[in-house]
Amino acid sequence: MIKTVSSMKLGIVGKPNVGKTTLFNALTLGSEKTGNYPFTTIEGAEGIAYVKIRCVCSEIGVRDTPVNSVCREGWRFIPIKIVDTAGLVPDAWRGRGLGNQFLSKIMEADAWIHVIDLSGATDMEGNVGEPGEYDPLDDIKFIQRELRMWVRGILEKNYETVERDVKHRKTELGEALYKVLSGLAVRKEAIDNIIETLGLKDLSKLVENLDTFVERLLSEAKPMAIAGNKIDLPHSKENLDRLRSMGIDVHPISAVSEYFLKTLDREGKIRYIPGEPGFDILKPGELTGRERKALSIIREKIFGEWGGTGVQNLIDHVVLDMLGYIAVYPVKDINRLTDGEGRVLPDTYLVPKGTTLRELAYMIHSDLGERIKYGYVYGKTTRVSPDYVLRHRDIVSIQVY
Ligand SMILES: Nc1nc2c(ncn2[C@@H]2O[C@H](COP(=O)(O)OP(=O)(O)OP(=O)(O)O)[C@@H](O)[C@H]2O)c(=O)[nH]1
Ligand SMILES: [Mg+2]
Repeated sequence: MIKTVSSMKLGIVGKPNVGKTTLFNALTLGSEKTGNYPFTTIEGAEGIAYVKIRCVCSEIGVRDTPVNSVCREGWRFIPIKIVDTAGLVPDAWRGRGLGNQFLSKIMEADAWIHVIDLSGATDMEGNVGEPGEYDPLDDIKFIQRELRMWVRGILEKNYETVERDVKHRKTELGEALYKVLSGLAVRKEAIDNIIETLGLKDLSKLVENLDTFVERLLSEAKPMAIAGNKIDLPHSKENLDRLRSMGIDVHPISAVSEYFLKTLDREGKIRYIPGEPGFDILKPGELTGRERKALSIIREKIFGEWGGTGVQNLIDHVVLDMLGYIAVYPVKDINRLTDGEGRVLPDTYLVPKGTTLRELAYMIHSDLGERIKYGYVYGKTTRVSPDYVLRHRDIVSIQVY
């Protein structure tokens, strides 16, 4: 199953008040409401974030005219969907708090970003304390439990349907589970794999191993990155070291800094390319005293001590490393690198590693997929077959019958 650029979706989850919406706004440059109290977000929102790759334009030495993505100073930004949610509190799966309304919504996501307050300044319910007062490890444990309990609940609620299918309709167990788990956007093969590795031959074995099944299902179907937010606050570094020493992969970020930098960049006051370890002040005279002060704190604390805000790297890591996507540039004319209207390197597609040229052709248009004869890859002197496996940053043209 191939996801096109526009259908890939990441979901932001976490307890209240950790900075989920601030991260969402930083990624989308949106203006969803944030606040230093729990349950600021009630509705949730969907927006467009960008994956950043080194664009091929600068290496080839062409000026590109991007259409489906954005190119800035040799970096290509490719759009994906991102969803913000209300904070989850313990027992959200039972309907506590607001978060459970969103659980079904975020289950559609391809991967999750779990935001924690790395400084440990918020309790489990999102109430504000002092940095160092709470342990972010508790956040990680609790969210994983909530998500597992939610999936378990779906299975328990649908137990009779599965039983009826398996016993009376002679449906295969994987198929029956796939039907009731469709809201999770999980692949049938993933379910079959887990059934096979756990040796779940029948329903009674599944019931015995329900927790393990759910755990495997989630780790297989929903890769989760942990974003340790609020690194500008004290105690973040020691918490990060501790979590990492326990083998937990945490990505330190400062969502508020990224949002601030991107906003000033958009206003033309500074030049900031997301993910870069610095910024330039373009219009010092237009900065307010408050802005100047915040910039100097960010320069010293975020760039000086952490090397960056971590936000763009987090998104790139989730999509390119965890989900294993690569970016390719389909063009019509492989010599001029243009589409039918003469635009240079117009589109960038995110495709899973292992995607073939034929599969890409189908993604662009089913007709193109059916009619593909062979293709050209920029830099290769000979044609490639439709079974050619695409590589990251390939520029390709598809030739049809
Ligand atoms: N120091 C610091 N504060 C931050 C950072 N990111 C967000 N905050 C603050 O944390 C508080 C909560 O931010 P929100 O983005 O509303 O948090 P949320 O997780 O969406 O909260 P709910 O919607 O209530 O679940 C706000 O006061 C933000 O300004 C950060 O990187 N550093
Ligand atoms: Mg929020």
